[in-house]
Amino acid sequence: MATLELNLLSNLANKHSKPPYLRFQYGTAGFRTLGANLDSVLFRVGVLAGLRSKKQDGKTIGVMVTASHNPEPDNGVKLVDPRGEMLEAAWEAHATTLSNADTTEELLEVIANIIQVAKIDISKPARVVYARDTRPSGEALVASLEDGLRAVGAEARNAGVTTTPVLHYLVRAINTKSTTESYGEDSEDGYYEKMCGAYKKLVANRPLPPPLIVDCANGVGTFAADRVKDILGSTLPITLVNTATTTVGALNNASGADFVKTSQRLPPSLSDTLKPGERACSLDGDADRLIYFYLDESGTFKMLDGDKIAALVASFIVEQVKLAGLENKVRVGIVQTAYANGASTKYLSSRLPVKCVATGVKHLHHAAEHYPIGVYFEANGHGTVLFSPETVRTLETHQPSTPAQSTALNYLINLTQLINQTVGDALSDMLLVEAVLAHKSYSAVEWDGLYSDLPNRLVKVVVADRNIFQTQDAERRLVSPPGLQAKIDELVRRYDAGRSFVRPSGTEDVVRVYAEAMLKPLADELAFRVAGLVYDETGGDAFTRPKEFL
Ligand code: 16G
Ligand code: MG
Repeated sequence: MATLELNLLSNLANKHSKPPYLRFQYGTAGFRTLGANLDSVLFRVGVLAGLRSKKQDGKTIGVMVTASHNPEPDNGVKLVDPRGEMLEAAWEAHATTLSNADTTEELLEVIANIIQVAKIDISKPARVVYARDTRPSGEALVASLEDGLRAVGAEARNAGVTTTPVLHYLVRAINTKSTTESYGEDSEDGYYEKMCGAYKKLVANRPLPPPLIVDCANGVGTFAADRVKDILGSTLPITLVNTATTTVGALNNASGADFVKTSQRLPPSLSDTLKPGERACSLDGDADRLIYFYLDESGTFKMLDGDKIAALVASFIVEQVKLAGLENKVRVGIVQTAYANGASTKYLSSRLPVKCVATGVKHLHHAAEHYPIGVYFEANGHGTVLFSPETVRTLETHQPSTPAQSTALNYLINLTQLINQTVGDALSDMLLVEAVLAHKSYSAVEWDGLYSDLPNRLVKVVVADRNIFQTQDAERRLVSPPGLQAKIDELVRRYDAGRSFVRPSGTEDVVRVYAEAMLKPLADELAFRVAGLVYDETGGDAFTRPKEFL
């Protein structure tokens, strides 16, 4: 550890000691728990980010302090790799080990071990860019992170209070600055100008759309949406709601994409304002998820989730690829998870290759990279479109032979500029949807008409140990506990268009049960019956079982 200042490191580590009774885990979306418990974790993540940067030859690593859609007292932190992608899986284990070292001595040993195992040249420079969302606990946690960065001698850049996708963008922009692969100006302004500039080109000559209502979940997305609103002006009239970023307790409360998706209803603050037929959308607490919705003629709530976004966007891209004369050169593929509504999978797979992968952005992202154009969305609103480097070259060099081909080619090129290809961004996805709606002259109702969702139900079962639940086939089947899958299969067979699966959550100590069926009461019944099976399997009985489980 030649160039690490061990005295400085241990002095600072002593300031951020780990509470002995806590265990941490770097899960699907990094560390996530009560903000009040995260001081030592943030310090150590600072150290780890520095080491990761050294390992990557001094390339800039990102650190985002957020707990996304979770309640305001929660907080969390995740690392971003040099191309703006999620941290490499092998390092997730280092993060977990580092966070659980009980004493400073143990921490130093773990650090020495990581340096050895990961073959890190400690004399390399370390560079880190970090940001946080609007959570009240964020400021103190960033201070702990900064101590960790200082302890490892990292050159640090504070990107302030911003969204998760902006941080991902910045990492890629910084690392590609002044190279042939430049991803754009490494500033928030640079990002919004790039995205909104592409949007303006995409909708030039289209009629102005009716106003769009954006629910900002009272979070950091408020600032991002406000920027987009300012830049676009009358090109896209936007009304922002749920923008109380400084009101204690407001974040994600009865608002935001997760509220809308899980409760399948309007944010209450919109119940008097949204008129039938008007479209609205919700961002989550760190603005990387997007869900649209509207009220039909009878005032019934209708949701346009990640699956509907994938269907809309993929159809448009396929159409433009054909119109550009690139059908034989550029293939489009879709990536979903088991939570994708069966009707969406049916709609998409009759048109395109569709792959199902395990839950979590990184799994979808990696699978989408295998397609020339990979469209990936989780039903909960996470997602984006990836254009492979070869596809980008093809678009740049293709010689269109007709004006129609040239127009379609330009649309595709502008899409590569509009879409955040490091990670899904609610704002970029929103502009993507708006651009497609403008081209198709679709209202929310027409978009919704692409296919009809199968009624579905998501239920959670609190269990003592979720690790006994193990899955295969992209989480669609259980291999453990033994015998349970056969019982589920037996139940599902009795329901028209029935489908159900059980998986352990990657973020909470619960097991999730998803079910769909031809009619809503039947989807509910199937979900509650499967939940009953899961509950019994974990030692529950008829007396303690939640009353809705059957
Ligand atoms: C995290 C994931 C999200 C996934 C969700 C599943 C990221 C950035 N976020 O929020 O993709 O859908 O976890 O949660 O990867 P669960 O495992 O608790 O069901
Ligand atoms: Mg989020």
